[in-house]
Amino acid sequence: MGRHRPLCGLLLIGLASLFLSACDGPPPATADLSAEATAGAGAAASFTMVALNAEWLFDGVGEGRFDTAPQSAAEAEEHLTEVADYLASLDADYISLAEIEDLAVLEELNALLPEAYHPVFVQGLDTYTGQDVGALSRPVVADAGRSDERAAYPVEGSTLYAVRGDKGVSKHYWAEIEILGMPVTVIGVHFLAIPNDRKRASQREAQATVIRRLVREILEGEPRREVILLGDFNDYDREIVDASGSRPISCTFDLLTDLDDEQEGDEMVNLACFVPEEERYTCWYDRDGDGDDDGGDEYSQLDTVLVSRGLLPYVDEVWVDHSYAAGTVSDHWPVIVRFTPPSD
Ligand SMILES: [Ca+2]
Ligand SMILES: [Ca+2]
Ligand SMILES: [Ca+2]
Ligand SMILES: [Ca+2]
Repeated sequence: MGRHRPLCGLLLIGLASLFLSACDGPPPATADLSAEATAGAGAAASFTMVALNAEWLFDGVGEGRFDTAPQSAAEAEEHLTEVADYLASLDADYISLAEIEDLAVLEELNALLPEAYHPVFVQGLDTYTGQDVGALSRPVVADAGRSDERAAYPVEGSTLYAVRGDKGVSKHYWAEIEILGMPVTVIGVHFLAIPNDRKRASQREAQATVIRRLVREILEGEPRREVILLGDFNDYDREIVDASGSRPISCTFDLLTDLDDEQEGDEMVNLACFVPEEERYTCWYDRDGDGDDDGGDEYSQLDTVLVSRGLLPYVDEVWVDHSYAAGTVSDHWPVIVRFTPPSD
């Protein structure tokens, strides 16, 4: 709290080269963490993680004022089945979801999957849409929670001059699990929508500030835990430019990557850097309203996975799965990450 943070603009220039070195080509294996990870007897050979905005995974009852939500139990059931069939095909170890209604829907989804997961659900505070975030985890979840903190906006160094206020993160959770023998805290988020709306962007910077504090607290804690921060950020990374060249107006990504300006470089790395630029889109927005997926500027990357540096050597593969047509399973496509212990 009250930490000094450099201006967004300054941050970018100095870190570009450091960032590239972290992200250029396949992640290098480092010796210090690999020994620890491979030591766990019976540890799985790899660990797959999915971040998907499931587009109104609701029960179809009481969502009348949101025309993009299912409008009947039958419609909701159809959507749930489609999402379940898709997720079953992935056979992932951890699935983080945005836009779910509640624990009941998450349990219903779980029941449709071939192998039961541990549900992660911490009631959020979005009383307007009723949307929450949650997850299905194969590893046992040691603990889970959320931060009730709020941060003032405009944040220090912001270029957005919004009316002053403060904002919390209505939709997020943290969950403690083990991945390949490593203690990891996963933080799932769904930040305020509409990336380049100035007021919301300013409020999103406050939300990012809350999550930034949370991540720092975890990374600086004892014993050491790694952090995976994932979900629908509803914003763009100015360094890892998406397929349509979207430009952010907010500092959201700067706040969430360079957490500590007294330590050189980014403490968290956006794994989109391992995805080819033309594949960097996770959201279809039917800009011209013709019902067709026209690609181009109808695509943007809003969903993201960031990892702390200790996890980088384990990042084996990162992709955005575009295997289904836009607007079938969801209007978003998931980011998928496979972690594998480094070979030596
Ligand atoms: Ca409902
Ligand atoms: Ca809810
Ligand atoms: Ca730093
Ligand atoms: Ca269109």
